[in-house]
Amino acid sequence: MIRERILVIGASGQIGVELTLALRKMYGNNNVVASDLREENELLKGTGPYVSLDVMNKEMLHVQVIRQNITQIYLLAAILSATGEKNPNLAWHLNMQSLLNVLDIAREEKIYKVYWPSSIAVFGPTSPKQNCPQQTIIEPTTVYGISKYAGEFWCNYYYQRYQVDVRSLRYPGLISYKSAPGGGTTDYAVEIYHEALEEKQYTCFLKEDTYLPMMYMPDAIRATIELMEAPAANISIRTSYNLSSMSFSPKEIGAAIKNYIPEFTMAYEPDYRQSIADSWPQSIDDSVARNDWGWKHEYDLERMTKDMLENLRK
Ligand code: NAD
Ligand code: AKB
Repeated sequence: MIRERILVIGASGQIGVELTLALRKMYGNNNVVASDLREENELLKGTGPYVSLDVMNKEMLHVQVIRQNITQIYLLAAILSATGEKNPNLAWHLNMQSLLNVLDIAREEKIYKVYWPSSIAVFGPTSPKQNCPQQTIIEPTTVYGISKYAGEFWCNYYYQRYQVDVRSLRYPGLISYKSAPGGGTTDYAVEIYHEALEEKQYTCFLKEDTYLPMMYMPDAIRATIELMEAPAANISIRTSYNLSSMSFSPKEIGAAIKNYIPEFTMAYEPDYRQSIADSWPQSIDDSVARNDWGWKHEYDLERMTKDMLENLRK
């Protein structure tokens, strides 16, 4: 049996913190090496090994993979949609080169498995708005979406040509209380909980009726681990799987919060992120993931809101 040694790149980010902690629980603290360009997140401190690493430095990455006897890589470093529109060149460069560096090293070192997330941002205004299917018209309008779409085909290419077992999910907007989001269009759905508790008021940068696909972090972490644990024979999609649990608008999440904080009020000041949100589907059909490896979500808006508020109050 292979003794897994896992490298998480971008471990101090919104997903990285929770995924690293979950992987450490499964594989043992010392077998999961967290790495990031920025300093180690407070929640990771003392829970396992941490190395400071720039994924763009391929040589340094290669040295770490060999030195740490890495067998699996989770690549989470990226620039997200809203920040990407402010600096398109940087977003393209980081999002593409980080993936190519990891895929090349995985091929050379016979890394057993690679995980790389895509996003609902691959879809564009010409994709179906409701129940957007796995295979459909894909014409993204953000540099982030373009980089994710190109990345999906690089994953497929390395799998077909070099047999690198790389797996991927198109995450919706992710909502979490442990670590802050990193510059996406869906970040409002995290900010709103903090502001509701602290200020009893939130001014949203999207219009009240903007529906977007969303997911609570525990579901996203479980989906990631279930995909990575699934037998290779069950994985029919080598670009990236659609993944879904709920869709809601700012007005609906506001109403869900009001059930717990009756004095909570909202205002709306849409900015440049509105056009990004408008280009994405409102809901996603993830039946292929459900059929292939048994994906099932657990959290809806109501259950997530209760859990978010309880945990943030602590
Ligand atoms: P994040 O911005 O919170 O975290 C990314 C981490 O990568 C940061 O800690 C950052 O310091 C690190 N990083 C940046 N450049 C680096 C470099 N050169 N070398 C090493 N580390 C570097 O992002 P996240 O929300 O955790 O997203 C992780 C992945 O999931 C990304 O690929 C993102 O596109 C994808 N995704 C996220 C969401 C979401 O809602 N959070 C939704 C869809 C897809
Ligand atoms: C973003 O808003 O950029 C991310 C995503 C959906 O990929 N949360």
